[in-house]
Amino acid sequence: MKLLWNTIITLLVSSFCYSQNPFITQLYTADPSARVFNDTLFIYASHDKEDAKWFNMIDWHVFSTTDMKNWFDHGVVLSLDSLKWASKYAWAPDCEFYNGKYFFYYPTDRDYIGVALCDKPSGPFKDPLGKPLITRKTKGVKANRALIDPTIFIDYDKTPYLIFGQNHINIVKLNDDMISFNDSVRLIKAPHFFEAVWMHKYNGKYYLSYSGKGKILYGMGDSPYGPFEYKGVILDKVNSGTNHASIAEYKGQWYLFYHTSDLFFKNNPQAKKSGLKKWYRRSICVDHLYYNADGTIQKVIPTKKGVE
Ligand code: FUB
Repeated sequence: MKLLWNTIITLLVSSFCYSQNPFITQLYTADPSARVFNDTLFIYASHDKEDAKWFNMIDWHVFSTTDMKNWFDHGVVLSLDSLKWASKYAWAPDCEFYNGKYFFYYPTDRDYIGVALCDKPSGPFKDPLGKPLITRKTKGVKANRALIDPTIFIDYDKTPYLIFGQNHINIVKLNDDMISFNDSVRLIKAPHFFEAVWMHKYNGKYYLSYSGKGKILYGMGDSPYGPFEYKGVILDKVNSGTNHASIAEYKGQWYLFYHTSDLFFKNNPQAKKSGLKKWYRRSICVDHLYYNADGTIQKVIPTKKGVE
């Protein structure tokens, strides 16, 4: 009898769990970087404040799932308060597992890229250097308006690369400790590149995706340094002004994570009339991503229902 009740309750509870876009609604989130560690998918995100009127973000959050439907909120995993050398703009982060530790990369002040580490993927992350890993003065770095948007890419042969920048894509091979480098910073070329660079691998190829012309664009190549043959649009413009995407495979399916301002418009129906800007309160979304037989990526059409 007890078993029967448990089964009924489980069925009822699970029937109320449904997927939707955006999939995080208890706070505004942006710039999702998706990573799979063991059997769990983690999202490393930046955080737009409830009353944000600009990108004055102060901390980073992590969410995880094992079924793409129920999301666990791990809360703040690093905040500007804990960094002596940083004071503003906790923008798009990323994280990777390497040699037994989790390494979290993040931009601050529009001038620095930092690193923090932890034994767990869910943080809290600690800054091991007490200073930025990359600054505008780092030899070879090309940055004009903003030095932001780090992503970490682990190659087929396990070499780690840190890739970052706005207007210019910078790439540097990291040492095995993941918090230093001897390599020189190089540049990758990509048409219409603005920001939000992401690199992933699939079937022996390298994919470089990024935000440009308000869309998510991509190219394919045979090395992390390129050249990348431009292949076009993965995601058309959404309603958030900026866009920032990541691509990940989880349990045999491929996904595109991105953000929109749908929740902002829902919460602020008068936004347009009152002149409240949509750019600063974003929310992360996910949809399926499919490849064609030749390895090119089909355009993703954003949905309200997300992934089942
Ligand atoms: O979230 C702040 C900035 O907006 C990010 O660094 C960019 O990629 C854009 O999404």
